[in-house]
Amino acid sequence: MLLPYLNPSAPDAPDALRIGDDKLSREDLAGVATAVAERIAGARVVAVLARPTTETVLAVLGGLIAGVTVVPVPPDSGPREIAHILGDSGAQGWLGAAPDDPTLPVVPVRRYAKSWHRHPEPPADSVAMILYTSGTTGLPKGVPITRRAIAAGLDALADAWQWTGDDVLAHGLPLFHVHGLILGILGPLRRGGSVIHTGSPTPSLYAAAAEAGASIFFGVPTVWSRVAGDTAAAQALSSARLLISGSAPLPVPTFDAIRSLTGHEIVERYGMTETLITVSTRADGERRPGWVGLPLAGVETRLREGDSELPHDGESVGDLLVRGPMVGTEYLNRPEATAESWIGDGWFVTGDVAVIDPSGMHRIVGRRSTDLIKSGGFRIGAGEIETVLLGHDSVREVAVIGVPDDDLGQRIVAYVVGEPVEEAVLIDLVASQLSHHKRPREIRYIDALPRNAMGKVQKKLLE
Ligand code: MCA
Ligand code: AMP
Repeated sequence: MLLPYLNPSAPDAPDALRIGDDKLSREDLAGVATAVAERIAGARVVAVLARPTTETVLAVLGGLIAGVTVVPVPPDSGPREIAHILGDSGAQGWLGAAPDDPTLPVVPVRRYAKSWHRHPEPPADSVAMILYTSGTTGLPKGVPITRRAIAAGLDALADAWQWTGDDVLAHGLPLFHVHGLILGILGPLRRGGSVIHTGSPTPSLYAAAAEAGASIFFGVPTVWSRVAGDTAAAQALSSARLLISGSAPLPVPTFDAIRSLTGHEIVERYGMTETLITVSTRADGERRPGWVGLPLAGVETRLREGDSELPHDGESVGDLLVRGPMVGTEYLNRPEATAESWIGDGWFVTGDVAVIDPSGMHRIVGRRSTDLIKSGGFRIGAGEIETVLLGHDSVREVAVIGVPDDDLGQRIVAYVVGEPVEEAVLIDLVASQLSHHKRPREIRYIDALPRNAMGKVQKKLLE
């Protein structure tokens, strides 16, 4: 079986990949992706417009086989974001689908061309993908992710979740993040099992996947709270082996509701684009609501306050640092941002504030900065939205924050100082330049932004 890197010894599986009604066997995936690899051989970096389609998966696998770095691009990205991602990553063309009026050459993914040529395995420290992720200010930063990091991250999760080739994973998450793409597509292929991508992560589609035999389900907390709100769908998930949540804090009431409806205690895991998944509860271990689990195999964690190390006593709250074989090493083209977050010896400062108990269980208390918002599991930088809103003539000052939301965890609210215009005008302005999930849900006008004596905006006073 020719899916090098993703478990060459796995037996063929007729339904290795199912996305909506489209299916590919493991053998077809290997054959078509190898033909894709041949078409891009010699390139360095290609962009993939990462819609939830088999074409996206074939493009990513083609890049992996050829040793060409793939840059998954959110399909609803605005022109500003696309221009930034292409320029910063040095992408030489689009592989598969492309946006309207592409500025780079487009190489099609041909579904029916196959090759059985065996390509040599590229070096383990070569960059498999560059994923773009929001910071507190400025445009998203590129995170280069090596083949070694992906392999180590997936294998450590397999150990924690007893994840094997017998599992059928189901989810409906986007294919341009660690969660949906690396864990949710490369994970099952590396284990030698199958994946059902439901197109979108709705309770009824998850229930249908359970009926089709899925054994593991992935969701962000918003997905799990929507499942908890649909009794029939939740009950259909009782047949699963594991329900797994990540990308944002899982509220305890959601954990409890899913337990009473499905009999399952959700496995929670914690990670970042920069680090992949580093901490998780285990299939064979305690699942404590509100806590994200133990370091994965090979991972070390620390808590710091300033220069002091804090004890793992279940009470001390400090900045969480991680290191391990799945943790990245830099932001692309951003030496200063890299130096701020990677402080030497492989240690990465996550920006999250946490507690660790004596048994090694971690609880994520929150983020150090109010300027990184998590809405529906998407990471969104307040600064990026503020920059777009300040581009409107009527806006004099603006502060964007995430306010608590039962469905989304946080929802984006923009506080604006200026001449009031219709809410939709400003929301649509953001949607025209940035991905749709970065749209504010609400615009609130105020006379002045709260500032401290130094003139710095006090966002904590805005909620
Ligand atoms: C949204 N809508 C709006 C606005 N925002 N309408 C007007 N104004 C707005 N401001 C519209 C939407 O377009 C949609 O319309 C409808 O409202 C519902 O939107 P929403 O509530 O956002 O729900 P949704 O579209 O169903 O999205 C919820 C979701 C989504 C499916 C949970 O947030 C999602 O896919 N999240 C996954 C994020 C993820 O995978 N993160 C992983 C990164 P219409 O219905 O007409 O379209 S984290 C990671 O990778 C790390 C390593 C990790 O730890 O996992
Ligand atoms: P991203 O790079 O989009 O994956 O966002 C990473 C951030 O998501 C982390 O720094 C955390 O703030 C948050 N996060 C991910 N998983 C969890 C979790 N299980 N509990 C709490 N926060 C989480």
